[in-house]
Amino acid sequence: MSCTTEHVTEPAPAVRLELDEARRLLERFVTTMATRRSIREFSPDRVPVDLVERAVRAAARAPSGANIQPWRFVLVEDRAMRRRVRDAAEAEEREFYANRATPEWLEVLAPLGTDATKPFLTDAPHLLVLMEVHASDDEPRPYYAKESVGIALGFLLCALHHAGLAALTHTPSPMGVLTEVLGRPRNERPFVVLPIGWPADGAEVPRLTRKPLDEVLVRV
Ligand code: IYR
Repeated sequence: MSCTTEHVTEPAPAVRLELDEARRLLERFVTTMATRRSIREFSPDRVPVDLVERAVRAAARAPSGANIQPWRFVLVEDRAMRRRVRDAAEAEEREFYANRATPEWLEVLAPLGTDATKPFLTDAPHLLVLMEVHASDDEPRPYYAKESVGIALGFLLCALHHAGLAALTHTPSPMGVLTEVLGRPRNERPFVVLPIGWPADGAEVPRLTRKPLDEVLVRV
């Protein structure tokens, strides 16, 4: 079958830096990323919504399979809806911690100090639910949907952190019920729930380490 759409090109955005400038920028970025943590205690201070919109604009620049951009960012502003998201998530989490999680899973989670209560879902200044968008009458079939949405999430986390905003990637599972709670079409499947805000004064995080470069980078 022949294609009906064309391959149209434009000049690639040109950024060719001096090596030392590239090194300096990368070092600065590494230092910035080293201070990103999953925050579970948020300040009640207001975060103007344009900051979240700007971060979503950055996230929506992510590459995606066949450029389908199979994502939707659902900003939950309705208080009652947020409460229902929290109730649905906590119901799943209670089941997870009591029955669904294996002993091995609970063992590796223990250092995080998490439990089934998720106050940040109602208390953080913003709640954003990232949806993976599947085919419908209005949307094309995506390719590599999970990978694409995962990359967009990475961009989003970087963008928020770049501006000093904290976010938590919360993934209660199964999350399918959130599609209905949020009044979204059935082809949108929750990928991650993100409370967003400034970290609370005196917020604590678990003391964790990251693997050193020689463990994560192999040369073959
Ligand atoms: N969803 C649960 C458990 C949990 C699972 C993983 I994997 C984490 O990295 C953290 C928590 C919860 O949110 O408590």
